[in-house]
Amino acid sequence: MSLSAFSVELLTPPGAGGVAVLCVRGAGAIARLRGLSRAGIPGPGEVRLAILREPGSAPDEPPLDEALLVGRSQWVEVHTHGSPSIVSAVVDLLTDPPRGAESTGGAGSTGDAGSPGDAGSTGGIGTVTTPADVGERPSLEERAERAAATTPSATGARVLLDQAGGALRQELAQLVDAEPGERKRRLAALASEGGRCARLWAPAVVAIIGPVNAGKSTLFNALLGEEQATVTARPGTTRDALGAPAELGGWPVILVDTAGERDLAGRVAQGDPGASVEAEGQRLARGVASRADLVLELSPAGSERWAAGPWSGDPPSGDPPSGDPVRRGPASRRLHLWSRAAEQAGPSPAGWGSLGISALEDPAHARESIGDLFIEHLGLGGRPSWVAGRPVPFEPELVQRLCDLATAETADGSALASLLASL
Ligand SMILES: Nc1nc2c(ncn2[C@@H]2O[C@H](COP(=O)(O)OP(=O)(O)OP(=O)(O)O)[C@@H](O)[C@H]2O)c(=O)[nH]1
Ligand SMILES: [Mg+2]
Repeated sequence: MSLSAFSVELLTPPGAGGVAVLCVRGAGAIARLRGLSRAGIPGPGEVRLAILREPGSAPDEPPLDEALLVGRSQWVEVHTHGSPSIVSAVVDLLTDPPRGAESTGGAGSTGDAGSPGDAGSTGGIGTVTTPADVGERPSLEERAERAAATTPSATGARVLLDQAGGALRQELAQLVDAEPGERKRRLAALASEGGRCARLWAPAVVAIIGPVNAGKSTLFNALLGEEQATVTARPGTTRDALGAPAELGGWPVILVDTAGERDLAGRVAQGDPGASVEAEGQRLARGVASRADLVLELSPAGSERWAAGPWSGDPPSGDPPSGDPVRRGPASRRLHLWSRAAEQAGPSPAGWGSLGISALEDPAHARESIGDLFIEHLGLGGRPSWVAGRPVPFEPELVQRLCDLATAETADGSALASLLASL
């Protein structure tokens, strides 16, 4: 199979959801992505916010989508909004000539996105799977097996392999004949578990923002467990958004370090080129934060509390409507933390308060407390676990349908039976 012809893959299970993650690899697809975003392609470990526009569209035409591009060593992840029509349109534009057509394509430079040519060594990657393929859709078990091959966490892969082995189908078949009250209760439990586990295969994006020198890059390195971001005592060190896969509270996440905030208006007005670059980094940081699932807002302990002003991605206040197990929408949660707490309150975490951290003095404490806060703020209920054979719906659309069946006033076994037959 020619990878230049098959170079876009939907990593998240097909169906409507808050976010859909596409894996784009191969010189041709990456060149097309560059054309859609009209911005650079992020290098490995970099994150960029891109407005995706159809080639040839006028600047005042509404864009296709706003997406986060995450550079990997051999491909680029594109985090789009999860509506099937957006995903399908983006995939079509990235896979011109049309999906499924075998071609020797591959024109275009690979730029700084790694070497897509190397992707040939990674067997199995490169199948185009989108909601538009529903007509000839593989079975539930086949879809689970496919999703397991690319899921970013070992626990997620185990859960998906259980569904590939029939765990979910078996549970649904049992529920068709269950007593109505019991059926409703177990359908609600399934939907709730599906909503929670979605974070295993579509990791949350967690952005670290705050004023310059708040210790954002120090915290980023502490959460990663390795030094990837430059740290200096000079304010304005970080000027780009730097993303990396990490784990918080046992859940896979994409962590993003950003440029710090400070007032640059005077220096920009005087034509200081360094200030203009930094201001661009700040703009990028706000864009990343507006698309993140959780924003960690840092203020150095002892300073005034810093808070980002309203940004375009601010959701309406409050939680998603109850009964909606699939969390949708950008930047739904912010968490304020006091950083560099040891400088203010001494070396023992006991004196730092529940939201105090000192990533330099006690990185393990920062990892643990932010892991707990992540679980709490995303409503995940605890660390992810694997229980052999446990049924879990893994596609947002299916989770929603099970939720609808569970809340329907007359939970009808025949509705579930026909849903089961369509899987
Ligand atoms: N004592 C102490 N110093 C810290 C801590 N975190 C960061 N620092 C120091 O604060 C300075 C700035 O740290 P950075 O992590 O680069 O801060 P930043 O928020 O990324 O800064 P910008 O990239 O400029 O926005 C460095 O000298 C760090 O060593 C901490 O927990 N304790
Ligand atoms: Mg920094």
